Amino acid sequence: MSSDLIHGACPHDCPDTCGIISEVENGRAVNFYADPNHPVTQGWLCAKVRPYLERVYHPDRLTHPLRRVGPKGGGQWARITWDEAIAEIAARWQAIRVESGAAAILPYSYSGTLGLVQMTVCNARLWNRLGASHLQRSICGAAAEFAVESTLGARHSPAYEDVAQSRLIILWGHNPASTAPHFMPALRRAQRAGAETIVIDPRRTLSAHGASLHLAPLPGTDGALALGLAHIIVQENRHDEAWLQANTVGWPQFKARLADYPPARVAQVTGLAESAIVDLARRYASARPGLIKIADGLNRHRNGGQTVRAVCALPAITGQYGAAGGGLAYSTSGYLRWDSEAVSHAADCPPAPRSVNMNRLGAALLGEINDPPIRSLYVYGANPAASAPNAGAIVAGLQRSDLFTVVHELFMTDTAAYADIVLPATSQLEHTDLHKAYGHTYLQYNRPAIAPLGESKSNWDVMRLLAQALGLDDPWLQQGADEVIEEVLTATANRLPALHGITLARLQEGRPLPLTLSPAAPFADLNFPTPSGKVELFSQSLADLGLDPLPGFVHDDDTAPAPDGCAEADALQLVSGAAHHFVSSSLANLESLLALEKSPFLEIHPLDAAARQIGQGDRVIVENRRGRCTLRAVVTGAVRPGVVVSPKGRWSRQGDGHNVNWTTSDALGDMAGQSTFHSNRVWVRSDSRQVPAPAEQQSMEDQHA
Ligand SMILES: Nc1nc2c(c(=O)[nH]1)N[C@H]1C(S)=C(S)[C@@H](COP(=O)(O)OP(=O)(O)OC[C@H]3O[C@@H](n4cnc5c(=O)[nH]c(N)nc54)[C@H](O)[C@@H]3O)O[C@H]1N2
Ligand SMILES: Nc1nc2c(c(=O)[nH]1)N[C@H]1C(S)=C(S)[C@@H](COP(=O)(O)OP(=O)(O)OC[C@H]3O[C@@H](n4cnc5c(=O)[nH]c(N)nc54)[C@H](O)[C@@H]3O)O[C@H]1N2
Ligand code: SF4
Ligand SMILES: [Mo]
Repeated sequence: MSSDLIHGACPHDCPDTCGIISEVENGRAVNFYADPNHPVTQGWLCAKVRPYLERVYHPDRLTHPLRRVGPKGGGQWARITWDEAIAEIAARWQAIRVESGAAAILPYSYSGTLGLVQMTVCNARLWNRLGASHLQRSICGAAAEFAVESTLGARHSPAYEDVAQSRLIILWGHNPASTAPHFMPALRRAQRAGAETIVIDPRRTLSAHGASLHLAPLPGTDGALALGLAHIIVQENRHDEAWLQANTVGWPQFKARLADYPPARVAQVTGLAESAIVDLARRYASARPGLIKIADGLNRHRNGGQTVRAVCALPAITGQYGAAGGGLAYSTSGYLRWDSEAVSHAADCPPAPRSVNMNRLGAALLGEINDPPIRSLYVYGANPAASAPNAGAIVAGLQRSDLFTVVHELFMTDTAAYADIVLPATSQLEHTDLHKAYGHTYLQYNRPAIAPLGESKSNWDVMRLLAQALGLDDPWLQQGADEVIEEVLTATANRLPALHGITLARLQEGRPLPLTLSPAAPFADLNFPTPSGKVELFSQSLADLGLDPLPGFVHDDDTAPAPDGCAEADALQLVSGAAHHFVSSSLANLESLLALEKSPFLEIHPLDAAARQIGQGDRVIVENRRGRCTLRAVVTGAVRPGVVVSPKGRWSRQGDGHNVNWTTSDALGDMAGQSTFHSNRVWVRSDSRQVPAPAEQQSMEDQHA
């Protein structure tokens, strides 16, 4: 029997955007593995995506449209045809347009897939043309992106393998062993060649294994730490005055501010020893080149934007931007920005009537957004009831009887469960797309390997049907996926030399194609695309927005008061970062991955556990005034006292109806409407009952696949 090998891209929210190969026999994918020739993927996939065919052919896949019968969230559905589903959605939306205006329709999407067609174009064209409310997509890294761009002008980042040139690597609030796995072999090679690794994280993460130093500051205090390091570096005259004068704006003002951050104060704020802070400053200033690698976990705090600004100042203080192996590693997204007009056709559309912050979804549905209120919600590529903050408010909003909710999904998620109409979505093996990456600079075409399962349709194909049914006849709402790619690629290539030689036809051959970067190392020409052309320690653009123009630190914790019967002094800070075996809530319904990740848990320090009479494996209630969830206690020294950790991604409907996001805050951060998941005060108590399932300590080594 002959089989076909179909090349594609991993679509999940991960910087690595791996090259994947599906082996297809008689229309069925029988094998799935990494592209051995992809320079970043290098022939291996992470533990979570390796069993991907389990997802593609899962018996729970939605295979036809459903209409709710019975109460919202009641789990009773009737099968309907696509014609019926599209006609009903169009009729409801037409009525809403006439009665309230299309602003009453809110699309909600995020990172189920990162493709150009199924995400980027789907987020723009239909909604713009319809005049629907715009969604401010700030759940992930909005503040960090804004902070990096306002400081350096663009998100440019070295290739993973260039870490070989670093002598010191600081993983600052970033856990690549779980969240950017293909960075790790490069890091290990650098370590074997003598480079030192330092991890700064309130949790001893998988990435901290093999590091020479792990520092665990209190969450949300890293801005003070960064300013304290700068203080010491300058005081000990280890800074690069000439570089600062030549390449930065605002150095004198910033230097003056550093006086406020002596080690004693920084030790008190961060909960670190003064000697450890001084030691870190000396190591960073002397082991050159030194690379600071961050991602978005660090910015998910109320002061996250300023934290990232302060961290970005350190490579400037030491004159290391532009040096191979030095500077900042954050994201490669800035090397390729798709032509926005080709993506959106905004010039042919009415202006967006208003913008709704996705982090305020619950509040928006419950009346914060008015005039007109949100009357219809269309969710695709996202699972807000599980993954967005303050889930209790979201679920309450989804239960509004006058809200018409459509969810386009592969599975009956926590969000889909509250829909009026559920539409079945294709998996990555069933649709066409083009992927850029945020951790590297290869483009990968994704050719469909198999036909759509059941009656499932891709995001774009559903939007084409909706456009037609709504009488929107613009040709750019009806293009095939390849036509969309061709249009956006051509328009972008016309102005972007990095796309030199990259065509749809070449991409369709299946190999990853690299962008052409000049200079190859970020900012090697010391040309920073800021308004001043320099590193902006002082940013006039921030000042114009009424923000602090200099990197700074403001102590800004979650202010939620203690629930009844709980003492203020017993509050713990709950950090809920990435789970090793899921991507947000995606993949968190796969049996093989659930077996590895085990039941939902809370890591708590032995001192905090003892103070609450919590034993290993106890069932604990984690709560605040926003909500609560029940978790299994893992008593471990891997978290610092005062901090508890429970990874994101769990499906509420697989447990007691709640997950960690029933406790998280929907307050916005200091920049760009950022989510603040980790600025979260909770109270933890034993539920006295023991968990029946195996309750042995889950060591992080076990998780290391
Ligand atoms: N396996 C897996 N991979 C993923 C994801 C996933 O869910 N699972 N999610 C993807 C997505 S959407 C994203 S945005 C990226 C995120 O990638 P990362 O930012 O690397 O991941 P996070 O786990 O969100 O956060 C990293 C670390 O920040 C720490 N942290 C939290 N608050 C603070 C603080 O105040 N100070 C310091 N120093 N550290 C702090 C957390 O303890 C955590 O270990 O990962 C992507 N990759
Ligand atoms: N507590 C806590 N919560 C967090 C975070 C945290 O650090 N802590 N991190 C936040 C971050 S960084 C992010 S990025 C968000 C992510 O939040 P979301 O973007 O909501 O991500 P997921 O929860 O993975 O939901 C994605 C859904 O898209 C579906 N999907 C996949 N492909 C397709 C497709 O082609 N079409 C359609 N229609 N659906 C598809 C998947 O089945 C999945 O159910 O989560 C945030 N949530
Ligand atoms: S999730 Fe990341 S590491 Fe895993 S296969 Fe996808 S791109 Fe690669
Ligand atoms: Mo994210």
